[in-house]
Amino acid sequence: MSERKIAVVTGASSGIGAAIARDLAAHGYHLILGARRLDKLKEVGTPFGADCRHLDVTSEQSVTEFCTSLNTVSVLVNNAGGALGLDSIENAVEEDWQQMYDTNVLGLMRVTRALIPALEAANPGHVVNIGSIAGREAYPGGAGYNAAKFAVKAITQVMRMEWLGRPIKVTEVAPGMVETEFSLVRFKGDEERASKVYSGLTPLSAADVADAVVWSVTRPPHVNIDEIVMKPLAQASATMVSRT
Ligand code: NDP
Ligand code: 8X3
Repeated sequence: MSERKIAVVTGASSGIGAAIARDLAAHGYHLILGARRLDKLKEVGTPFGADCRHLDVTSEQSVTEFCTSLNTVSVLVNNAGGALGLDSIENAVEEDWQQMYDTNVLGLMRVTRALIPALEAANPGHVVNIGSIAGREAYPGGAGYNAAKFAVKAITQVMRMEWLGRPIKVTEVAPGMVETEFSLVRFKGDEERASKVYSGLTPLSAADVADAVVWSVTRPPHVNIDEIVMKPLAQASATMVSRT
């Protein structure tokens, strides 16, 4: 068994989750990484000796298997998630909404619920939920994703309240525009549409978000960072950006 503190990152096969995993490893943590694409996950985690495990956060059985033998966990980053579509409510695709809720909301609940004893055993444990500015302000076409990320904000607040007096810290990191596979997934593989999201401005990088996560989990034991909202300089809100 490793002497190092253990950190679990869901959705670590790309983007923000991969960057968080690399940064936590550089800060001395032993990483347990989960995602559905095990090949991509191993490309991320093998260089720093991570334990890469298949995980589908929408499946209770997968979550149970993933959490097997995790008895002490210092950091859990609930990162797995994303958006599907940018459709108006009248054109809403029910399966997209179900998938977004199942991943961003129920998935976060499933993994957290399974690991509460291990987080408490770490004394202190720390849960970092990756929210979004989409959980702070709604925008046209965003309703399904907005609802899911507003839920992440609410759940984070309830964790703080329910665990008060127990040794589990809780943080939400809520970024604006970050260039990852996010838009490619949202637009279902349409590369041209995805790249337009980031054209003419400098978005946040996944490493920028990882920096905030690592800062929040490396504060002194008595300090809890409740939330961090971060956006590129060129973005004032979900719908207001400055492009050259
Ligand atoms: P990516 O699409 O690059 O990464 C999403 C990650 O989630 C992948 O590793 C994917 O792995 C994983 N994932 C998706 N579904 C599941 C599932 N059912 N079970 C396990 N893992 C899953 O996007 P980002 O890195 O940008 O997104 C990471 C988080 O950041 C998400 O919660 C997103 O909502 C949030 N966010 C993103 C922003 C952005 O602009 N990019 C801004 C604000 C928040 P795999 O497919 O291998 O399972
Ligand atoms: C991603 C940010 O503004 O595209 O969570 O919803 S946004």
